[in-house]
Amino acid sequence: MLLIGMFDSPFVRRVAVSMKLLGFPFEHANWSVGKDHAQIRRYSPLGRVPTVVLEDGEVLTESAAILDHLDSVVGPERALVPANGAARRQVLQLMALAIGAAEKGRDLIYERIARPPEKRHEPWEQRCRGQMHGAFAGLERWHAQRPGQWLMGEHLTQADITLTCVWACLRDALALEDELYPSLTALAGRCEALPEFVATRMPWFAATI
Ligand SMILES: N[C@@H](CCC(=O)N[C@@H](CS)C(=O)NCC(=O)O)C(=O)O
Repeated sequence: MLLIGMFDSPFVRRVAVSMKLLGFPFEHANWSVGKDHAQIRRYSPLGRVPTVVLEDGEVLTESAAILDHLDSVVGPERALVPANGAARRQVLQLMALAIGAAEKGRDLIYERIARPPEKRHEPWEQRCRGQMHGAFAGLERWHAQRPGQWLMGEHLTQADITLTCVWACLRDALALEDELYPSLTALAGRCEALPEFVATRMPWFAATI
């Protein structure tokens, strides 16, 4: 498999970490959505990362769709999202909050990188910031009730992976303070110590556009 996109994107990194955890070998095309956009569009008509090229040449784009494929290949026993019931519903909700924070944070970053200062609209940025922090605060409340555990208790799930990738990116890119979310910071620290996270960590936030 070929994974296209840089690991400073939480959407790309959560796919890379999941592939490593589940034992999928892959090549990594470390292409930027800025300078390598034309090359990315040869694979993804949308020009977005992550994009994955499967062994038979089929192309998948959108991290949720790629993760769903990985889970379906390994089967319900090893899948990173539980197969059914309350556990599945809760993991999907936690992922939705984390990925929602990522989208709002990404929009804030793009406001700074892609838009000329005179065209920036502060009320919109404030709204995005408020939504991003709202999602993090919801996750903090959830995990504060489970100290020393993963988000879903004893087993690491896609919710932990997604949240950690999102937190690592936005913490650096938007200078978020660890003290705001002590429980999430502890959880992310536990994940970042795992070899799959170490292998995909960006030493700095590289602007990708
Ligand atoms: N919903 C998408 C979001 C992916 C995304 O926003 N990727 C960014 C990089 S962090 C990107 O490709 N940006 C370029 C663009 O959209 O033009 C997913 O989960 O895969």
